[in-house]
Amino acid sequence: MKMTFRWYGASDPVTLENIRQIPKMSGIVSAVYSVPVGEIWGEQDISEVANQAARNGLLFEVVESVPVHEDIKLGLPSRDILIDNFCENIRRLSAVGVKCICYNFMPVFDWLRSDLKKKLPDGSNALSYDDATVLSLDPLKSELSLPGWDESYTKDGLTALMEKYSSITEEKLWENFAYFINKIVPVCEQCDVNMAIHPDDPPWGIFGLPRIITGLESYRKMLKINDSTRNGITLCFGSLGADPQNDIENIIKEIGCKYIHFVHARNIKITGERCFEESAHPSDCGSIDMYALLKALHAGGFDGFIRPDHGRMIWGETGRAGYGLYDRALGSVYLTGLWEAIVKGYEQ
Ligand SMILES: [Mn+2]
Repeated sequence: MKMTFRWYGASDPVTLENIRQIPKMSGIVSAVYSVPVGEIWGEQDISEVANQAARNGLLFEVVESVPVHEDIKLGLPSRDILIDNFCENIRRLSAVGVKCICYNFMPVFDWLRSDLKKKLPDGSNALSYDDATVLSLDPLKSELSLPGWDESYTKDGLTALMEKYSSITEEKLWENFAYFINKIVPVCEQCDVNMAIHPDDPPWGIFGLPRIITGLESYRKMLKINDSTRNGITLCFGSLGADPQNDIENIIKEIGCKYIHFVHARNIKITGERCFEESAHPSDCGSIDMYALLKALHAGGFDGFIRPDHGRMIWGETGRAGYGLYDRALGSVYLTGLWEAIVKGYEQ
């Protein structure tokens, strides 16, 4: 298991100097953020991320994310050139030592929360989700915007895009996923890069848009389309765990660690039906048994990348919601400790 930490580049208030001081930190999870979705990333921009990491004793082996253009998800004729661009990004990332690319296939909206600063009883704050609040909003009319929304859409642009999705059923989205992944996998084979799809967050349909990566059945379907280990997953405890029907331990056993390239370890506390708040990482702080999940990963021979996922804002820290330094660093050390105990317990 290699411990990693997400870093948003030069604008991130959390510095690489901060990250390297977290015990047992192997590398960063980052991306080139300056290039519009669908375009080819500059070789210099990519090298710069790797060089900055290296100067701080950190590896750059995981990218999160190379975003998938909406035209690919929609299956429009323009997808072929966009997929070619995606393949070129895989080649360029591989050239600097990237081994794993996290991505998602969620239409229009990325992760969604109803509150970025839900006050917790201990005075910290965290991201939270309340289904009723989210559903009460009309994304086309509301002046409000939710975290995870791409602010670059104009109202008209968003209306046009939502309109295009009106004919996209789940089945059609699966077909478009299959078209995409079947073109990507051969390039991954050549480049020794693993694709790791992130589950939809939350794992259910929003605003009438289809969402397809929601649990075990999705993974079965995905591997039926292409069973190359390059067609793997990012196992995100918090995203999958938002649906209590998801038995994550069983998912690990069923699909096997050879398909799990990246783990987002995060705890959430389920506070109602389709309601949750993000909690501190230890098992007792939320609804997810972190020990059981790490144990299942160890038993399955997991040797991929892991990162603490979102953290709370504690000790007065301000910054990017969910991505402060302190609570994620605590999470990282907790996960490292759990892993050491599991490994040593197993060896005895
Ligand atoms: Mn995640």
